[in-house]
Amino acid sequence: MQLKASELVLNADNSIYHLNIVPEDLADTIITVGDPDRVPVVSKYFDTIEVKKGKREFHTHTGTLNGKRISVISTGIGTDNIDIVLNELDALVNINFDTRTINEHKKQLDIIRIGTTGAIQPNIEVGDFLLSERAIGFDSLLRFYDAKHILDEALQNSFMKHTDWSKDKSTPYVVSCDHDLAALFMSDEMHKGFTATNVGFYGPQGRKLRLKTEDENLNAKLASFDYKGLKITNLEMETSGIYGLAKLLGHRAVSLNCILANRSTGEFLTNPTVATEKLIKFTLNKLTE
Ligand code: R1P
Repeated sequence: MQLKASELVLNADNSIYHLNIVPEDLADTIITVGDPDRVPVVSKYFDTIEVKKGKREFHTHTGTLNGKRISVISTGIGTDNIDIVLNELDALVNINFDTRTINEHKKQLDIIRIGTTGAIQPNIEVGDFLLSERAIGFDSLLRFYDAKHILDEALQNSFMKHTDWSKDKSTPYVVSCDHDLAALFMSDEMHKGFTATNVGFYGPQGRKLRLKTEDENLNAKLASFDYKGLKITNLEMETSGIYGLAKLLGHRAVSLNCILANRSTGEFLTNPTVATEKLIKFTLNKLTE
C-alpha cells in the first residue's frame, strides 16, 4: 500500500516533515534531549560531526564517538512532540520514501532519553541520576493507538483507585523500558525509578502559583502509592510516550534522568547544567566503552 502525501509528509528534498532529515542523516543509536540547546552539549564530545540540521524545536546532530555512530535529537517538551519524533524516526528507517511503502525488513533503533526531572521521594537527592524502569502516563497519547496489549492494566487500576483519579482526566497508562538496553546504564550511581509523565509543568505536576488545582493532594497521593513495593519516584513530561511508541514500533528505549528538583523537600539544584552534563558524559561513556 502506498502512503498518501497527506499521511507520510515529506519536504521538497525528500526529508521527513518536522525532523527535516533524510534517512542517511540518522544513526541507529539515538539520544533524545528536550532542550535544543542540549544538542551541541552532547555532540561536542563526538570525534566527528557529519550532520547538523533542524526545524522548529527538532535539532539533529549526527556523528561518531569511538567509532560508534550516534544521532542526538531535541524533542522539545511533552508527549505531543514525542508522537512526532518517534513516528518520524521510525519512518526514516522503516518506510521507503521513494515508493512510499513500508519496508518488509524492519530496523530496530536504540533510543536513549537524557532528560531532567523532579523527584517526589525524599531519599532521591537533587543531582542524582535515575533510570525509568517503568512510566505511568497521565497524557492520553497511547490511548489514540491500538496499545492495550502492551499496557499494565492491573497497575493502572490500582493507581486509579489509590488516587481516586477523576474520570474527567485521561486514563493513566503504564509502560516499561527495554530491559536489555537499560542494562547498559545500570550502575551504583543510578536509581531505578517509576516515572510519572505528565501533560504540564505547573498544575498537572501539582505546582501552585496562582491557580487552584483539581486535586490538592495529588503529589502526596503519587508519593504514597505502593504497588507490590513499587513506588512512583519522579515527574517529567516525555518518558511514557517514548516507551509506549518505541514498544509498539519495535524499537528499544530507555529514559535517563538528572534530578533537578525534589518536590518533597522543596529543593532545586543550583547549577542544573553541570549536573545534566555529568549525565551526558556518563551516558556517552556507557554507550561507547
Ligand atoms: C520541563 O522543564 C521539561 O524538562 C524535563 C521535562 O520532561 C520537560 O520536558 O525534561 P527535559 O529537560 O529533557 O526537557
